[in-house]
Formats: sequence, structure tokens, C-alpha cells
Amino acid sequence: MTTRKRRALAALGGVLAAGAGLGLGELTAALAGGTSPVVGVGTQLIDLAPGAAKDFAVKNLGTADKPVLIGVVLLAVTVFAFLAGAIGATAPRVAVAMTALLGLLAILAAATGRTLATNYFVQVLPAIITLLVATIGILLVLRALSPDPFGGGGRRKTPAAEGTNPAEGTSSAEGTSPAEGTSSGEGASAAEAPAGFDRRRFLGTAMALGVAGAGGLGASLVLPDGVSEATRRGIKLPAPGSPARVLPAGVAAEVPGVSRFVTPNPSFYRVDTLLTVPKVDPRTWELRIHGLVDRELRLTFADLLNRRLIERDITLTCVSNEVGGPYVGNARWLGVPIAELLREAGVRDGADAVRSTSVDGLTIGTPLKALTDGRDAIFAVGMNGEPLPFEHGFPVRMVVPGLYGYVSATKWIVDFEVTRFSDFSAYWTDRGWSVEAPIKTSSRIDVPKGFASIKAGPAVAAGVAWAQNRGIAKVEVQVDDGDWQPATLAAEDTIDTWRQWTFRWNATPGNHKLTVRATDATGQVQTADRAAPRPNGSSGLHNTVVMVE
Ligand SMILES: Nc1nc2c(c(=O)[nH]1)N[C@H]1C(S)=C(S)[C@@H](COP(=O)(O)O)O[C@H]1N2
Ligand SMILES: [Mo]
Repeated sequence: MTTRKRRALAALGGVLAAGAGLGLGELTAALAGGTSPVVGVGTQLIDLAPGAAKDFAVKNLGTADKPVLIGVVLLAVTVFAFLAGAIGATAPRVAVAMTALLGLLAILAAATGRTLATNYFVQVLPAIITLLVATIGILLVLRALSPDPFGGGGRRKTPAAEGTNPAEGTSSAEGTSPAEGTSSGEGASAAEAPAGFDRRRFLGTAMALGVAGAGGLGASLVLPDGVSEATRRGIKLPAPGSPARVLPAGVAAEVPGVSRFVTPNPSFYRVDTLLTVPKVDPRTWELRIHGLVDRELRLTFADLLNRRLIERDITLTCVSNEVGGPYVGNARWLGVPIAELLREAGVRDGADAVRSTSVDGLTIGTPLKALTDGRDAIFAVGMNGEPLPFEHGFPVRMVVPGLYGYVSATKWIVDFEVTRFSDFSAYWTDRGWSVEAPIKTSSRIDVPKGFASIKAGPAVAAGVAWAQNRGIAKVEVQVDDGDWQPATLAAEDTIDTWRQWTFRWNATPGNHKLTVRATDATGQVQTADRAAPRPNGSSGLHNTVVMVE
């Protein structure tokens, strides 16, 4: 067999060996828990990525950032394993080392990644399986290609085959490779021997690895992970002790194209750092409230449901939202007032912050004041009349009116520690975002869409404005460089919800620019100063250009 052919087969074998390692590693993760090798490495990439890269992903990939990242990890592994195998055709030790390195990286990612897994061994077990299977796999592949891969037989080839094949230009250097030192003495005597390729053995090995890889991956995908959607749907939420206000008539600007006043769950924006959505079992879920408190509290999901629940309409906003952007949504939340639990726990003097942690180990820091100053900060169990969707933090998340999500809205929460800001730093603040981040007064034009063409004559623009925990008092629109003119405000639901507005104007032919600005109920006018989302939220005025015919 030519070196070229052996290289191709070895490369294929390298990919199959890595695939088998990943497949059985993923299967182990699905069966025993622990960190999935692919997700573990991907999550580390997210955590290590420079802020700018992350901002780019949030902005340009949106929710697709997660499948894209998993795809990138799989592609990188495939390319690396392909190279490892190809190199292995002539330098088997390098191939084994490279393959083992893949496993080691997965172990490293699992061992150092964010996690709350209490059993450290279980956490790294899937990656250990990946390492063992992939390494044994590549050894089997090399054995099938040559009965004695490390003894020198692995690189036996007839001088004729080597010399005449132009595609093997690089092979001239191979004999001098330090990895093959032992083989050089045997080269000549073995030259006329066949390469030792055992076709049946190779096919058998390749098939076994392929089945392990595809089977393991397939099974890990179909195995139920965590609790099922049926279980979630089956949860009956109690009626609130304090219902949300009945939506006042006229909260919605009746203009086609304006955001719905209540954002339906399936279209509610989603921002988090997770590659796979946790499916936490509410039967075993527990929230620990501790730290600078007189009494530590431990609450089960049933404990929460048995308490007095309040229902509130609250608009959530992401700090990453650009001016005019989509990362804002309004929902009807059901939950337990955080202030009541803090009172029961008894907050000690000196505390000024809460560090909350999600099931995957992500931390969020929230000012204690925002949880105790009378606003409706809750541990939410319901969203728009159903248990929280998995994507939005099932079974329990925090919702705090007036603060950006990254400093308040911990999804899949499991730990709540009363502490001091000076004693910790949270996930996002470690990455250059502000420690405290109240939501900036903002407004957005929903219709007309940018560069829409409309007919000359009476026209209407409409959109939303928000200044949670303060309320919107006024919205104004400017046509081109004209005066600021008042828009008509839709009815206010609460100061914690966005408010819709409409603006009627007389459109004259030509291109026109509409600009919007809001004033909150404290009298603060939305600033025209442009700021990027980092470090504490975008600012500037949203405008849109329309073509009037
Ligand atoms: N566990 C966890 N909670 C989280 C996040 C996260 O990455 N992990 N992201 C936060 C951010 S940045 C925002 S804006 C909100 C978004 O909530 P949503 O996805 O339900 O809209 O969740 C917050 N809670
Ligand atoms: Mo966010």
C-alpha cells in the first residue's frame, strides 16, 4: 500500500477514533450526568472568549450563537483528529499524543468549568471516557494499518512506491523524524515486505469505532436529559394571592406592526451563556438562602408554591440591547417576593449585595437595595400563565424590575447569598460590565420599519418606550430636524412595563427621518448621547428613515 493511501486511511481512522471517544463520552454524560465533552469545551470557549467576541456573537448570531459554537467545536475536533490520523500513518506516537490531547482538553474543560456538580469525579467522567476510547481507538486503527506500528513496521513501504509517488513529497523528511528513531535501522530489511495492512481488521476497527461514535451521539441525543416537557407542563401553578392588575383598556397602540404588549413566551428574547438548556427537576430543586443572614433558609419548589405568590407585569431588558434592538420583552410573572424571604432570613448589617448562582455555576450580583426597596423583585415560577419555559429559567428565576438582566434575572437559580459587593465579583462584571446597572430610559420605533415606503398624506408611527421602576411620562417624535412633537401615549400598565406610543403626522413626498425620545416619570429625558452596550447599556436615540411617495 502506498503511504498516501495509508495516510488517508489513518486520517479516516483518526476521525473515527475521536468520534467514538466523543460518542461514548456524550453517552456517559447523558447516562451518569457530568459535563458533556462537547458542551464543556464549548462553554469554556464562551467563558474565555474576549468580551468583544461575545458581544459580536450576541449581536450577529443572536440565538444561533449556540449551535454555531457547537458546530465550530465539532469541526475543530474533526480537523484535528484528521490531521492526527494522517500524521499517524508515519508518526504513530504523534497521532496517539494528539488524540490523547483532545481527551485531556475535554477533561481540563470539565474540571475547571463552571459547575455546581457536587461529585467531582462524575463531572469529569465523560471526558475521561472520551480520552480512553479515542486513544484506544487510534491505537487500534494504527494496529490495523500495520501489525507493529511502533516497532517500525508502521512505516514500512517499498522504496519504489515511495519514490515514484509525487504526492509523497513530504515523506523524504519522515525518516529523520525523531518520533521514528527506532525504525530507521529496520527500514532497509523490511523494504520488500508488504506494509502489513490487514484490510479486514481495519474495516472491523473502523466500523466498531463508527458504531460507537454514531451510536453514542445518537443515544445521548434521544435519551431524556433531566425533566421532560410533559412534567413541566403538568405543574399546576397556584392562583396568585396578589394578582396582576387587569390590563387597562388601551395599553396597546392599535397599529399593525407594533410589538404585542405581552410578549408571547416562544418569541421572548433569550440571552444566556449556556449551550444546552438545563432541565432541572423541580422535585429535587432547592434554593439556599444564606450568607450575611441570621437564619439560613432552604426552600424546595413546593415550599415556594405554598407561599403567597404575587403576579406582576414586568418588562425585561438585556444590557446588550442596541438602540432600536430586540432584546426587550414584557411578560406576566408569578413568584414569591424576595423581600419577604430576606425578612425571614434576617439580613445582617453591612450586607449590600446578593450573589446568586444558577445550576450551571454562573453568578450574578444584585444590589440588596433593589430587592428590599419595595419594588416587586421576585423568585419567579410562572411566565405568562405557565411554568417558566426551560429556556427562561425553569423551575425558578429572579426577576427584578428596573435592572438589566445580567445583574438581576438569574435563571435556573439554586443559590442566593447575601454578601457585600467588595467580597465577590460576578460572571459578567469579570468581563468588563458594570457592577450596578439600572435600565436606561429608552424608546424604539416599531413602525414604520426602516426604509419602508409609505404613501404621502396622513401617516402613523408607533413603538414602545421603557424606564422600568420609574415609568414613562412622555414620548416625543422629531421629523427630520423639526421640533420635538408629543406622541400619544397608550395607557400605562405599571411603571415596570414598557409603554406603547403612536404618532400621527402628515407625510410629504421624499425621504424623511423619524427620531423618538422618551422622558421617564422622574422627568429625566432620554439622552441623545450615543453609547455602546458595554459597560452598562446602550444609549442614544432610535431613528428610522421612511420613503414617502
Ligand atoms: N443562569 C443564567 N441566568 C441569566 C443569564 C445567564 O447567562 N445565565 N443571562 C442573563 C441576562 S444577560 C439576561 S438579559 C436575562 C435574559 O433572560 P431571558 O433569556 O429569559 O430573556 O437573563 C439573565 N439571567
Ligand atoms: Mo442581558
